Amino acid sequence: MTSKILIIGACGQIGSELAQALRNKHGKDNVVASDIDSRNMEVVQSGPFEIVDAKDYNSVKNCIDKYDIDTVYLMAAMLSATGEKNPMAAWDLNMNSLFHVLNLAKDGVIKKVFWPSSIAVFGSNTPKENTPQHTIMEPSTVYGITKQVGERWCEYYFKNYGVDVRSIRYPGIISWKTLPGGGTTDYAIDIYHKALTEKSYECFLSADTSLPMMFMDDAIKATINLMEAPEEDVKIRSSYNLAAMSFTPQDLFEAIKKHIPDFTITFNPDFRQKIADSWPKSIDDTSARNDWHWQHAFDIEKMTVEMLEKLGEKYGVRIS
Ligand code: VAH
Repeated sequence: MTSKILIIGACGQIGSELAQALRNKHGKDNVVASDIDSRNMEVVQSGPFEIVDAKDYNSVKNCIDKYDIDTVYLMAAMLSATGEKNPMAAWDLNMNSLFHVLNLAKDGVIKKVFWPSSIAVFGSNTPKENTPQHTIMEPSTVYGITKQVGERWCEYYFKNYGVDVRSIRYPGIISWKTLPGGGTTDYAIDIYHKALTEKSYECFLSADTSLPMMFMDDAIKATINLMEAPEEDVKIRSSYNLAAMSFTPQDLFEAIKKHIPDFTITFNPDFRQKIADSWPKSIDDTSARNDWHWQHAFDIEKMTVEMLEKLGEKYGVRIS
């Protein structure tokens, strides 16, 4: 039977691309996109769209009832940098939205849930290289705390109520379709825009800050692969480590400079440096590769060509 899918937070960075991928896969009328506002016209005009406040139980349930939804992708969240400026707002959005969806699944209103976690669940005491699936987790950001607690609740609802909730600890995600949205890893998006429009970039992290990263196409592939995996193959119900590559701002600058030779960069670390320093440098995602056959496709070179080509078209700039 075809799933009836609701994406909450469908106008955001991952949500907007998930909407397109799921509509291509399941048919546009089987994928309802929703957000707190209708700012992404491509999402709004490419299939059913509703204004849904993820913090409001009735707003979520009314949309689920209206379209007879059976699967929810809860992509609404306040990210790390923004969350540090609005701690209680971040807790409210990130946690209450999750409880609404988990309780709707527990009550049998929906059958399946995807909820994104993040490498932000790890902290300064976590082993930084090849961070294991199971290890010390002492997040120092509000965002990371919400993701760590959210993982505990996901596993609790699976174990105690049989809720089929699945989750991925996303690394920094790089994409070209939406502008950066308050993440610490978003320098890796902004740098491409500035390379094409200004040929120079002032980076808010230091040159040697290595972070786990992933191109959006790989993140969307992993999300759909996990949600389509047989239930018995999903052995981790907190959240799966997921990785593709790790790089520093210097690495990314050099990858871009191969295509834009006169591109220059300066480094002026701000409050986000402390956030980045608390996160791993690389991730061990063996469990995802073993349990549901995860394989990434994009490395820094392949991602850079895709980003510069797509953004080059947007800005009318041809790259070598
Ligand atoms: C952020 N892009 O920077 C998000 C992500 C691992 C980082 O969760 O907050």
